[in-house]
Amino acid sequence: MAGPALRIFSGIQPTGRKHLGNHIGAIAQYVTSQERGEGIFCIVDLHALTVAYDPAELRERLYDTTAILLAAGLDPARCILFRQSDVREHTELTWLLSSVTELGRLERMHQFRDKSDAQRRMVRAGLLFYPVLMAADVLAYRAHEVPVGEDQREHVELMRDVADNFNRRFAGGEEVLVVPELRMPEVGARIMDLQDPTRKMSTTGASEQGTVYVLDEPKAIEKKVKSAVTDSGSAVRRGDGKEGIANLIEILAAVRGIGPAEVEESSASMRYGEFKALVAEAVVEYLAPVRERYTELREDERGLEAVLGQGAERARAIASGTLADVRELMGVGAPSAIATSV
Ligand code: AQP
Repeated sequence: MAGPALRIFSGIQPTGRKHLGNHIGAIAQYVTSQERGEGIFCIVDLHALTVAYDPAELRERLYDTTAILLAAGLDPARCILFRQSDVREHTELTWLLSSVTELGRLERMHQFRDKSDAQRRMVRAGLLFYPVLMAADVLAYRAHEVPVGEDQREHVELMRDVADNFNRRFAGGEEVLVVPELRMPEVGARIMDLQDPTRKMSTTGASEQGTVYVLDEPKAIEKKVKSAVTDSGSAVRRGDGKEGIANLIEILAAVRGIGPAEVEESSASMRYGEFKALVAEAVVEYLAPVRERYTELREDERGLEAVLGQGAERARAIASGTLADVRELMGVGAPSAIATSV
């Protein structure tokens, strides 16, 4: 059966402490996806097992993340929102796709190299398989587009190759698994740490003071933005050695929905102090509605479970069809002609 004209899929980790980079790079794109096609969004609790974690905390953070996504504007009536581990097709497809995934490629992935360096005491095998699970997440839905930030480019390239390898090896070149397109926001695909603008704002690798969290109080946001590291110049312009100010220009452009050049033009007469105050105010305003709605949504864990449960049912209905095709083509399980006649 033909799917929708445009199916959009993305996954997000249940870290709970989502930051401004996650919001601008990914969550804001999820919200607008609902207007553009069929959006399917997954909270990837199985991916979270690839680093050290606490089981009870994982459940709490999963609810936090669900509430943040709903507060940001995901509407279960207009998209599918679910928990990855509720749809077992993801793990089965991961194993099946491992047969068309080259080990060396996984070992060379940036995220594997960075995170395995950080985990020196025990590098989990799951960390190596992280990108295959991510490929399975997307390919199970035959999604056309994957909205993510810039840091996920390599993962999307891998999943495209995995789909292509599968189609050539098992489907005679027919696009049984849709080769998805990367979709990054034009502005804000890589928001940088406010204290070290040469590194991306990140949940694990960045400084607390340089990371604005979606749920930060307005005062905390103001303090972080106003103490952002800049350079010794005074012109609000992008350029060599001006990574800090360029990051603030990018942030203001993203939250206002305009281009960085427009920000430069309208702020040309400002000093850094005045500009930082303007950015702080805009970020506070941008995140305030999410923070306000979050508290009420987070309290109702049964309500969150109901949303995730309904989402999983709808997700499973799509993913099971893909798995049936993949199993059949790979020669796994009973052939469908016999299975349906007994
Ligand atoms: N700094 C960023 N700028 C723009 N987009 C970003 N994303 C992450 N950092 C930035 C995008 O956010 C989405 C969700 O990410 P995730 O929660 O699944 O975890 P992640 O990609 O590993 O990003 P984090 O939060 O920064 O965690 P760590 O520290 O583990 O790297 C993704 O689409 C991502 O591109």
